[in-house]
Amino acid sequence: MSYIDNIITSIEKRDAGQPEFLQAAKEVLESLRIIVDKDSTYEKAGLLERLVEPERAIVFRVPWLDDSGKVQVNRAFRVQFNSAIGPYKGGLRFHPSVNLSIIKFLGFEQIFKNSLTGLPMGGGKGGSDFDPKGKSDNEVMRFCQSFMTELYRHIGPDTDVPAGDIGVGGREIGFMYGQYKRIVNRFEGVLTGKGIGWGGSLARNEATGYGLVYIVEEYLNKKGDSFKGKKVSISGSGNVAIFAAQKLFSLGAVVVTMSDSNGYIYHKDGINMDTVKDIKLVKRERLTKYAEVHKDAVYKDAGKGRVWDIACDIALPCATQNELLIEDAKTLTANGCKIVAEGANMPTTLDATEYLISKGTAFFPGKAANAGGVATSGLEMCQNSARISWSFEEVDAKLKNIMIGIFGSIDDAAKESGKPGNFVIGANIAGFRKVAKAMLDQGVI
Ligand code: NDP
Ligand code: 2IT
Repeated sequence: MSYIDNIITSIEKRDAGQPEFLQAAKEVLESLRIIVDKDSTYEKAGLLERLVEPERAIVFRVPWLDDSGKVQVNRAFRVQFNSAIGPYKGGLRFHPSVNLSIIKFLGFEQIFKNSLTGLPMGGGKGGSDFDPKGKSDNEVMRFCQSFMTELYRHIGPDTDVPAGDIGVGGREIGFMYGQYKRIVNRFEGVLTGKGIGWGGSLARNEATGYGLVYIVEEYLNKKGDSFKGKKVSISGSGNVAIFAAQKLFSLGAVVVTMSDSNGYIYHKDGINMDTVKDIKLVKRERLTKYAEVHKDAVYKDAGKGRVWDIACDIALPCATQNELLIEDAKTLTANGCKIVAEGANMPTTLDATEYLISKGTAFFPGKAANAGGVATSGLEMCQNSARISWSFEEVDAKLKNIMIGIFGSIDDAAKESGKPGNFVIGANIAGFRKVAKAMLDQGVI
């Protein structure tokens, strides 16, 4: 059996109850065959055994009082996966589905994503099975304070710098930062995605969605094409989806769908972003409201249709893992979709990814396509260390350069590997190389 096969067999056994982690790890390991099979250095150094095992995984209890005075208890995690190239860096997810498998898959992906940004950041991820939906601001605050009362001892501006993810936005980061500062008595860059008046970076809020659009734009430009007149289908209606859609409209594309966990909207002439922002960011309501405001839009319940049924030129899954299945891939291809770029982390299943690539779809994996968020978090860390703040235009220009750089790295790595246009292999190999070199340089740690 080859070295890679041995590693796959061992994680299948050891992490048998962690399907999302196995899915993410296998995808990366399969891509690495091209370089690992012909160089015994990695096996001699036990590099892959170390790569698939987190440096540290913390599981903790978060007790808090709800508005009726009842004690609630949630489970929380911080997986500090790999610090070979910098302090652990990655978001926090608050969603009822959160478990160790999901946090490990996200932390594992983050290692390669952060490496691709070119900035010195290791990989980590955390979160809790707490559901912010339907909770009052005070309940969210009490939860965040309790969460940070344990987490603070494991993080720091040079150790581990968390940020947002699903269910964690500006409000939650604010509550957590306040509690951290109160405990350690230091005003420091321990979290990113902070408010603009207290250490946050301009354009961090927009960064993941904008970055997603910039990498696809670079691909289109290289082919002498542009977004003008392109029909784009987006899933999700959170941070990533909203700012991707906003940037797309500014470049002349027409976004025709958005979704949440209850269903999707289809607005033939283009989604009205002011309405979506008001519903999702201000009122924190469900997307069904959109069709009440815009009578010519169609709303479909999640059980009655898939957002990917709508014909489009470009599909951007921006909600959650495993939301684009093989049947969806077939529908998209049959309807003429030529580009799929992942705003979410691992939204496309392995078989759907393989199908799309086999049909010649330009497929951009999340670790490259959504790296603009963490890249701008890296820029927030730079500004915090230097105690300065850059203008929106400065940060946006740096973000765009980073995304163009990522396109170049994954495109080159795909070509060098004899798989031109396969950006999954390109991203995995380009992300891995730098981390592997750092791990080899630093000895058996
Ligand atoms: P938000 O919480 O702002 O929005 C999440 C969106 O996805 C909501 O519309 C939500 O619908 C939907 N969604 C979440 N879970 C599910 C589910 N199980 N089924 C169907 N829909 C679901 O999160 P973000 O926009 O920040 O994150 C979206 C994705 O992008 C995630 O995969 C995240 O890991 C990834 N990402 C985020 C980055 C960031 O900077 N924020 C950076 C890089 C990647 P509902 O409101 O009904 O729950
Ligand atoms: O998945 C991701 O890259 C994020 N949720 C952003 C992480 C960060 O540290 O900004």
